[in-house]
Amino acid sequence: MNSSSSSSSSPADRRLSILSRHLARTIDRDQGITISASPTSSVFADVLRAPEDPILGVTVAYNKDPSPVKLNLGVGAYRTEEGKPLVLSVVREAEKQLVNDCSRVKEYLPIVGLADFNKLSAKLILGADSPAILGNLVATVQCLSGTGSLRVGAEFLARHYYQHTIYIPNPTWGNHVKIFNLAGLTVKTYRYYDPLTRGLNIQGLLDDLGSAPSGAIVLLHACAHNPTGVDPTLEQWEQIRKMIRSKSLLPFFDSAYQGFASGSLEQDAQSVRMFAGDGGECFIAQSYAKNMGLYGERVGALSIVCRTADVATRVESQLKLVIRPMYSSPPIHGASIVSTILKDRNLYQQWTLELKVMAGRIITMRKHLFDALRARETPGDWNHIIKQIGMFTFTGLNTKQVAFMTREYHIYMTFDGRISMAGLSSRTVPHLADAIHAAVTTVV
Ligand code: KET
Repeated sequence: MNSSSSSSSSPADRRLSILSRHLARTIDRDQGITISASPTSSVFADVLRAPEDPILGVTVAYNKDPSPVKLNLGVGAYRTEEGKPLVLSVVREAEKQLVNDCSRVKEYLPIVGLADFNKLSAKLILGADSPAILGNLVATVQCLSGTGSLRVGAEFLARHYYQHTIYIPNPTWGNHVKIFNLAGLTVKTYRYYDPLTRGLNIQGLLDDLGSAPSGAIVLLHACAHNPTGVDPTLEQWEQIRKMIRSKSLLPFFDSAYQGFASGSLEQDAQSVRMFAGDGGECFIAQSYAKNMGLYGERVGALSIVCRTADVATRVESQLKLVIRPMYSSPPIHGASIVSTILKDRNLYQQWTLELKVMAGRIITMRKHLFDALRARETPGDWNHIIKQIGMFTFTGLNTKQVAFMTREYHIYMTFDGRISMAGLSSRTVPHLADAIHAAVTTVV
């Protein structure tokens, strides 16, 4: 099993290192040795330039490129056929209602966020008839989108859970390692993707979870695994669930794409519901960035399913202690949009239709790209483009091929060969297919 322990040092280590650099300079100065920093130089003179984020940095590079044919397939953000960001009509409608409602104020929300939003979010992921909800076993707090929900969950675990090791899939969304490390958890990986079959390595996954220490936390992508686009089947989910429960591991679901995998909110929640329905504990981090297109509103939720209602209330009380010194309370606008949509039958219905259109357009792009590569007789088996699920295709292109496509074709994507299918349109597919063809035929 791969083990990647913390690459980032603890705050205490970092302070020590800064202090020792400072002392070294002072000693040099006192001894009359030539020093690099003058007394008037910045106290931050030793700060090193940090690298750009591997995903968000792709957009930074894209924005700097003056080419008219440039294409951003880096970040997982939905674009229309015209290549434009989309605000869902249902979101516009909800915002109109909010603006027109003069009884709405801009007071602070409670530390845990908007009560309606929390209830409706738990219902959305767990199902209206969820025994956990009916039994008041769920503590839900509104957080800053998926990332903030993961971060608050991680912080809670670091404070209140005896096991500080979390297993994340290999590969996974790049921010997972940083989020959990920062909270003080030790991050290890379990096998997930098999590059040979371009599918799930279920045996490797089960073996690795089977040899994890009892109680370890396991990060699972609820659906539309990022970056691979490979999800377990329901039978495989059941095998994973049995393994997790038999070893008393603690499942932590990252649900950033509910509705984006299949186009159905219900279907994409099935993995989570299997776990929440078996009586054991589980964590769920939800994001409305993708499925409601609320990227910049930063709206999400953390739900912790507990074994008793009493524990759930105590857990919630401790979540407040995590949140209050972190950002005090969450923002009101995004959560109001979400709860307006979730509690109105018509708006909800409209949302599900718009979600289907988005998921459908991504599936169509998969087909177009696959056909375009076939038409060019591009060497390789490209079936995974139509088999993979969700926003991304894990192309199998290597770092050099990606660099070539960016240099020669102005196509921007992450270095692991992931492309955001949601950033493609019928107009840009031929350009991408030309680039992939050139990359695989000229760059080894
Ligand atoms: N989990 C996963 C699996 C994920 O892909 C993302 C975002 C998030 C959580 C967090 O999303 P938030 O906006 O905090 O709700 N992924 C895309 C954007 C990013 O990297 O921030 C991406 O992979 O492109």
